[in-house]
Amino acid sequence: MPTITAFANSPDRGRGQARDMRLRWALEEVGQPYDVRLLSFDQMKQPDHLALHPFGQIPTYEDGDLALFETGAIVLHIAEHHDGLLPKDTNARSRAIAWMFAALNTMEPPIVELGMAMLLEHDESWYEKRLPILRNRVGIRLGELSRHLGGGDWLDGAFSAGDVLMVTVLRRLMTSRMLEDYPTLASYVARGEARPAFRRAFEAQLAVFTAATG
Ligand code: GTB
Repeated sequence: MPTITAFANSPDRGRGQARDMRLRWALEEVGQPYDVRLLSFDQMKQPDHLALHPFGQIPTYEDGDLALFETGAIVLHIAEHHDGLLPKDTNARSRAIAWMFAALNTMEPPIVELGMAMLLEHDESWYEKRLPILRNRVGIRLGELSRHLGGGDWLDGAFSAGDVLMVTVLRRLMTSRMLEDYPTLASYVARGEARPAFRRAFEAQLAVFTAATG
């Protein structure tokens, strides 16, 4: 049974925005049970954890003699070793992997930049000038993604690991409420969140937060 790591007390207050959610969801989709080792911020920076994750972050994934970090690599590993998250057809499989990269390399950077600014920079004198610039950068990508999705349910035909990553990346826009201007994407995220595997993953991470805070 694989073991993943997650925040003992997630700063997202159980909203399922920390990256362990991506692994939980992928594992639930393929029906693979897993253990979770919860870590405090202090424990994440100790040698035991740094041996697993050179940057002292969550999540990690251990299974037998394999230890992995980076959510993209871990979700790909899960998808490659179980049915259900990558198409069998070689070209469709490569396209699904391209969408995994698109989620993490093209969509997530401006979304994280916006989130970090809203969280950490709101008292700065230049914040009001910077915010629209950051929102505009995200908006360009959301418009492009929305156009691609059009009337489709998922990014490239059947649901895939690309959708696991894309939906979880888009969920990080909750605080900014930017998805409200993109109904196609809001429906796409809602479709992902309605999947039973997502619900199980969400409840599991919420239970950790509830137990930690009483
Ligand atoms: N590229 C790595 C990956 O994809 O696995 C990035 C991993 C990462 O950023 N992990 C974060 C972490 O460990 C937790 S998920 N941070 C602690 C540190 O760097 O010391 C990021 C995250 C944190 C909090 C919220 N939130 O509060 O809403 C959302 C997402």
